[in-house]
Amino acid sequence: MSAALDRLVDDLQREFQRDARAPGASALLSSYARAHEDWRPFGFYDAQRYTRHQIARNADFELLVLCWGIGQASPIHNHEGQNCWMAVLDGEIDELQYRWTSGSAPVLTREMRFPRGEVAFIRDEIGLHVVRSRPGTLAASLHVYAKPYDACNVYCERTGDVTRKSLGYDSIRGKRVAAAAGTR
Ligand code: 2CO
Ligand code: FE2
Repeated sequence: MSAALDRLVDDLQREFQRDARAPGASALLSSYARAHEDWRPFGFYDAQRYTRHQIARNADFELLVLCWGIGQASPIHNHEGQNCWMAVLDGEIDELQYRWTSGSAPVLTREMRFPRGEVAFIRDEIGLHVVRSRPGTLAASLHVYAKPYDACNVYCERTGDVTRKSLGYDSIRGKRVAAAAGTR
């Protein structure tokens, strides 16, 4: 059913065991994203917000498919001191990076657009970000978080005030989660 996706999970696991920083993760994600479609049964869209689909999760990393509807975007958020790789599976993804210092509004520092097969990387030292589909279009992306985490900081665009957001799932290994925990 999903041989290529299962192979990707195994390859990532081997890579994280070989080197905890997983220098080969980006190439693995890119090769998968360019060539394969077997993630599609795992990803579905929601009219209200972007959806999060867990493909695999273990002590080292988590692999997720995210589906971005028209006009849907993440808030400005951090990554809990972890590494985050994001490969585009379908459509185009915009990433807006921000710098933030306590007590002030986040400052937009960089805007990038990624087509299918390209891989973005972020961690807190690089900055915060907003992720969205290219305006007016749908997109899907494949994310690795290492290590996994269940909540992150969200930053008010106007004031820079920080709140916590729990990160729920819309499905786990293809099984729909009745009411996605967390708010997005
Ligand atoms: N970090 C967001 C999430 O997991 C998606 S943006 O890409 O890192 O919901
Ligand atoms: Fe993110």
